Amino acid sequence: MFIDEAVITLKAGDGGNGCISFRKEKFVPKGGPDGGDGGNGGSVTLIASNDLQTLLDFKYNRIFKAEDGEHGLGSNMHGKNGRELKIKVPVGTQACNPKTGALICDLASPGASFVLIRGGRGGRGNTRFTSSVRHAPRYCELGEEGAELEVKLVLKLIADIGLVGFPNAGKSTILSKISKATPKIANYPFTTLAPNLGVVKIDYNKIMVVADIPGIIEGAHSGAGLGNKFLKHIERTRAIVYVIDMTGFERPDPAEDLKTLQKELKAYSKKLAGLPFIIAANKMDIPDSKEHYEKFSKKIKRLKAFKDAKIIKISGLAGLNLDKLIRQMYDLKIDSEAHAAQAALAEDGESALLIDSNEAIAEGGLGLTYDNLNKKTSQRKKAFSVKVNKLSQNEYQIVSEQFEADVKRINFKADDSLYYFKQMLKKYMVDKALRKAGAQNGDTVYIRDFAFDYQDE
Ligand SMILES: Nc1nc2c(ncn2[C@@H]2O[C@H](COP(=O)(O)OP(=O)(O)OP(=O)(O)O)[C@@H](O)[C@H]2O)c(=O)[nH]1
Ligand SMILES: [Mg+2]
Repeated sequence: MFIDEAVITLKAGDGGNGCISFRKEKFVPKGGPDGGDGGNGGSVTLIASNDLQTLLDFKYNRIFKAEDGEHGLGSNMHGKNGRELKIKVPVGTQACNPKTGALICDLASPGASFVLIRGGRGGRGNTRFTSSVRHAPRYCELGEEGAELEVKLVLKLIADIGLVGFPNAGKSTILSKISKATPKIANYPFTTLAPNLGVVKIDYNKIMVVADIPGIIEGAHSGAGLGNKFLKHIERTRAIVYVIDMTGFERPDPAEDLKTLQKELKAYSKKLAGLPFIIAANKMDIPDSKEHYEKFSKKIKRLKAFKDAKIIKISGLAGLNLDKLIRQMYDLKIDSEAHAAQAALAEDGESALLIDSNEAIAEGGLGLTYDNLNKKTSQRKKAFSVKVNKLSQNEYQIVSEQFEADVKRINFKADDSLYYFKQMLKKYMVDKALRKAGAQNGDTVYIRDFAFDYQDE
């Protein structure tokens, strides 16, 4: 079975906790603090590799977790950072949001990689909390939890050239003759259910990758036959060979077939229909084909979309003109590379956006979820703002993404935690916001599942 979609869950490593410790030295009654920081949790990265051809592995193995950071120790020993988890995916894999389908990254070349989630920050040890007034802080931070993310992986094959045609046109036969691929060939429609790739060698030192794509029929773009499930694979080819059956046995009008195929591609994507192409008039070993070919070539010369099209008469089965076909396909590949470079230029805006989202993680910090990371800078800044909701006469609720995340890192078991908590209230100006909202001493304030008494100081 060919698996080309999978939904997986990723979890970045948790940060290790900071440590509370004091130096123990002979003759020094009160050694200073020496608690080390916790290590950062490992990130989760996707990396495109030629070792994999399908997403089959992800069908059985769906949960991936990076290593946690180790806790800090005394003597200023920092915990080790958790190892980054690099998940290999086949070249041509895209990751997207499973709910909205929004693209997160597109790993189109070998070695391309993308950091999907960063590990949680390690908590700071007590050494880092000394100040002019606190020489011996009995406080440390907890490590931040690593973010979790569900992504949908979609494999879109990348080939130099795609063989596109109606079922039974002879696409798989051609691929089997021009490459070492061994696709199933049979005289019934939809023999090919998943695209096959073959490497075609020319002149010993040149190669091209050719995809034999399942048959397309009228209405494919809206789901007929194998529908758009496979049209999306053609989307990744750089050029097209339309394979048209000339016998007239199954389909009486080859020119009509060509028009329909192009119409289907166009309905699916304009870009696809605009790719460079040639036409292979197939099954020319059958005597009837000659007559159909004459009519076909005359008809399509009158069509604007095909009047300058290159047509080559072949027989996949009998091996007629396949050498010529390969040469023309190679020329087509060269043409298409220029075409692809131009298209990439036009699409530059899109790729810049992807780079930006990766930078956002680096700069914005840590444990960012995908939703977070997709926010624009202005929105990210908003995450630092604090909102106070009045729940009842004596109850208030604080809503602030960043503040909530920081409160989670407070180690309330530590003796001095209250002091640092108050510092944090000041830093985020939560005290001010509460005062403004009318909070009185003794009122209850909630932050998620945590509550404390308000004291105006
Ligand atoms: N006479 C003749 N028959 C051919 C030729 N090429 C393919 N066939 C026959 O046509 C039938 C279909 O061939 P396939 O190569 O499986 O066709 P396909 O386009 O891959 O079909 P799907 O996978 O169903 O889309 C088989 O019975 C082949 O033997 C040819 O050049 N001449
Ligand atoms: Mg086939």
